[in-house]
Amino acid sequence: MTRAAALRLGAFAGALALAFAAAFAIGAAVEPIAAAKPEASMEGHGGGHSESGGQLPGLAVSDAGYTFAPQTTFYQAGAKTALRFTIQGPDGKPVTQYQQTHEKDLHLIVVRRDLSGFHHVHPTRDAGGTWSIPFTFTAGGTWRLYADFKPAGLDRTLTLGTDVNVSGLYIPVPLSEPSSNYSFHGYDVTLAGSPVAGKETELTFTVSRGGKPVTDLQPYLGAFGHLVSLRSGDLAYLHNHPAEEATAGMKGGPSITFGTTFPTAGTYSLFLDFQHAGAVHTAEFTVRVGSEGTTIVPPATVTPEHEETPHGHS
Ligand SMILES: [Cu+2]
Repeated sequence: MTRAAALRLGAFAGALALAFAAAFAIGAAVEPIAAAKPEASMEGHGGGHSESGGQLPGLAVSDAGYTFAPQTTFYQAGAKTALRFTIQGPDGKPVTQYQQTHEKDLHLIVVRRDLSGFHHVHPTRDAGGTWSIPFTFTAGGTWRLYADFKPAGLDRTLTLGTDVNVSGLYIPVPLSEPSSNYSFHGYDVTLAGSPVAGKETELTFTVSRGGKPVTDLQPYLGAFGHLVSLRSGDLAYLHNHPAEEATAGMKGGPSITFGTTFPTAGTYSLFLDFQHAGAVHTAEFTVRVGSEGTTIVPPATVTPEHEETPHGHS
């Protein structure tokens, strides 16, 4: 509202003295909103694989006219259920046409807001555009769902996020301390790199099993590894893949390298999916990224300790 318009509005109230007071009050109330118009050009985040109107992927439930619409946002811990949702298109109808990214029309990431219980799954879609997958939330709390997809006719990938409420016992799990090692089921995965906020850096994961380097990693969804990084605090989402494609019959490992850009300093949870001997595994890391750069050096003595956190795939 212009000052003149505010004045006219004030004058409508009658007295001249009141008019000035009203103009001042309305002006003060209106200016900040007018000033809060979105910037025409926002900086790209440089990482992950989608731009979200200047915002990092995974933070918004709607973007570019598309909306992540879960059938329900209430679940019961421990109960076998189905996650069901649609992606509503700009016409308000469920989207039924997608462009595949990494061999799937849609990737669904499920994680509790304390960053425990990570799942990366692939629901199926019915003819009407409703996605569903059987799912059991292991514990209560607020869980975040991310839908990572590329609708037909859009030239970029979208990652929309929404929260669901799971009733049941909720014991928050603190993030594990930053470590360059993760061990589980006989596998050891080490992480090396020097991430700097806002700059593309190389992260290299090296996989061994029973102390021997793994040299026969299998392609999983077109790559030897899939890396999802979630920023602690707001759960912004970054999804990276190695530069090289992996096709059936190829063997990878022991190292998998990603070019990734952490948009800001902060703490990130990294989830690396890889396939070996017919099974998909997830290695989890906590990384603290500084504005000056962080060097992740594997410790001289490898005594990895970790708590088993629920994770899975389908
Ligand atoms: Cu996926």
